[in-house]
Amino acid sequence: MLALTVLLTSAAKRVAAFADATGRRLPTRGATRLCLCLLCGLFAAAAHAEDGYELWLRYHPLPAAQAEAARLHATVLVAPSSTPTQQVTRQELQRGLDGLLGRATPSVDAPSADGAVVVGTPSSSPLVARLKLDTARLGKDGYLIRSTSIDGHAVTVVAANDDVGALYGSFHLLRLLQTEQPLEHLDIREAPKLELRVLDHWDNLNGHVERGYAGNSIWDWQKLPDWLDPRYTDYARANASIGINGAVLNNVNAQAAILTPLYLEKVKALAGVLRPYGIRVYLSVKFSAPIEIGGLKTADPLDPQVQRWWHNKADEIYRLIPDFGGFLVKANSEGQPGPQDYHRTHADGANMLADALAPHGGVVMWRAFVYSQENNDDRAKQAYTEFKPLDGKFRANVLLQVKNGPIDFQPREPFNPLFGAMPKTPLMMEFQITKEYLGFATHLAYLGPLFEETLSTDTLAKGKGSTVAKVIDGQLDHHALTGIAGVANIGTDRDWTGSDFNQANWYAYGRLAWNPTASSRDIANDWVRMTFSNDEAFVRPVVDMMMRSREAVVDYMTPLGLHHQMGHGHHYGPAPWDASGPRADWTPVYYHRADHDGIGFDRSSTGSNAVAQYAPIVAAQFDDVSRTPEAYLLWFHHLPWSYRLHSGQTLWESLVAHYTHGVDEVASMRATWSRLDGMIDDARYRKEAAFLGIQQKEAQWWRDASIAYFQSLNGLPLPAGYQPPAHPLSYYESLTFPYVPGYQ
Ligand code: GCV
Repeated sequence: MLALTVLLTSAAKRVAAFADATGRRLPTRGATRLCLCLLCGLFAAAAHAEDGYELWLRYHPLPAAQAEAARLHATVLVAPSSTPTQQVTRQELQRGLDGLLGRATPSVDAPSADGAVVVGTPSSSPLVARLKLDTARLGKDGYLIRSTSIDGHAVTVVAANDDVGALYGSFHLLRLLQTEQPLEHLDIREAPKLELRVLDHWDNLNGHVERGYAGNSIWDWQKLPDWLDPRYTDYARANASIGINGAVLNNVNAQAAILTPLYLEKVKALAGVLRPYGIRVYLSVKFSAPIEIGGLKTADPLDPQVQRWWHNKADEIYRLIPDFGGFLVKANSEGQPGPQDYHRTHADGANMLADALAPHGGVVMWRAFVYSQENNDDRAKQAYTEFKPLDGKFRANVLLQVKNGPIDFQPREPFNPLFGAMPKTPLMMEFQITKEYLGFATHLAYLGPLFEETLSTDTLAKGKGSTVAKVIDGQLDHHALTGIAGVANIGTDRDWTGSDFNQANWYAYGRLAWNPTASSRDIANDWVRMTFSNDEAFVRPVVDMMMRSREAVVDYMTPLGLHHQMGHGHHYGPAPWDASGPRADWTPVYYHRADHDGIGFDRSSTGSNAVAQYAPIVAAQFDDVSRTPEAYLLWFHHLPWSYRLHSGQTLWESLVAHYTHGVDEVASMRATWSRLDGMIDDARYRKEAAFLGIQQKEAQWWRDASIAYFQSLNGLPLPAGYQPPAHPLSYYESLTFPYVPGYQ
């Protein structure tokens, strides 16, 4: 209290003196009141601050000792502000430094003492130019952060070739501060390994987000272009801070209306907000748009009128948005129209759009997620069957966007066999950040390990070391055009992603998009420090818990290579018994193939032979049940319940053990979290505690329902020591969920 009074009195005196100096009269009593109001405002803001809105960009004051040390390296800021990107860079640094260091950091033209932060490019900053730093191989987006000196004064320089690189470097410098890293002897050199680092929003024009669990779409189409919600700017800041440079604004199940003048004006307004942050906008387009909004009778890609329509549409878009990124297309998949409606190939369709965009420098991201109910072949094989023969047939500005696994963003899938199989085509990774299959908003499932697992897998396509990361970053097959996409988990919820922990998945995606060989543990470590606390006693257990969380979900939902076992349509909860329509390849029974004798999908050479789509050594491994990693066992093999695993357990025993272990892991995560009570703000602590409670309940439900169902088929007793399901199978089968978010 005494400290507060002293602080208040001294602040009031300063305010009064300042008023005096500027020719205004403000007695000390008035100034005290003013300060009190400001202080109350600050406290009120602080009370509201911890609702997750700030994401990982929390610039709260560092502890005194760290702040004091850091202040020596940020005495003043020397940063240009002529262009919009330079302006937002300077604003961000100002905001970050002021907040973290607990005092205003003056902006000056040149350092006159030690400790300046100098930011810029050789053309925006004469000081940076004078340093003649080696920025040659940094490209447009890369940057250097270096401790050096200018005119005898020690400085920290953030240098790049382009404004956007300086922006990325500035966020990196702030991250060093936020995570309490030493600021001496810095020599950091960063350049992204992938060119297009994109978020795909599955947002419909009515505000609904397909597979969205964090509220509605953040794009307020109704009020655009006139009202620019400040959220758009914070969205751009968050993305720029992790290097994301593209946003597909609308759902791949696209509405043609997005291409009408009414909506293009709105898209233009959003592009204007995102542009200073280095983010280009892209649109998902509906292949039948020439018919739906163009008045044509066909959308045949070889029809000259159709081609002209798309050319004109591209011209119209680029007149409004000169840096427009391009189109994302879902065609001939799950009911979407496409070139095959006219007996043309996917390449014909993609190339027609690519030709329309090429004069403007735009790209087509054509999705490989295709499968058809008319095709009786294993769904897991269909994308490869369709696209492999088209390798080399796409225009230079087409990327094929391939989901990480051959089915659909399951908790675990082997890598998609297209990676490594289409050397003449740039393949773009598609990950799902929103947790459609991993517990929606509430389950803690840190996806960093899932992303890392896929990226680091060796396809063996060109010998050892042909990792998926090297396929998509262009190293393996020498592609200059490279990219990655993540299906966003963002919505209007105050915390953006439906839970604080889901923010980590957005963050990890961005960091891995920048560097696909980064470690998901290191990324989690940074995220926890920036989002919650630098206290080791908090960081260590939370990072550990995050790193185990995805495996826990695999265990309680779909262990040992099982997949697609969720409820029909809405995808909420377990439904392994479901054999209902409208199509077999949307039902769990299609995937587990369980009966009295065994379980699993035989994709070996004696089954669907999906294994043959992999490089020979990988194929041979997956084909041989004794060499198939147990994590993929039932993905590739149909086995008797009595099959013995390497552990000596039977398949049934192991399955029950995995389901149970998954639930135990959640209980252990919950116990860990409960020990951390009091170490972070109450609001976020309590929300995540409640969500872990939901997760435990639902993990138990997954385990019990799955065991009850499989037991009803095999008639086997539970292994000794395992609890029976809480309810009979009929109870689980009777549950219905008419209002699940993210669906319809
Ligand atoms: C956007 C899955 C999802 C669909 C999604 C589709 C896709 O099938 O359930 O909601 O549609 O994938 O990726 O196109």
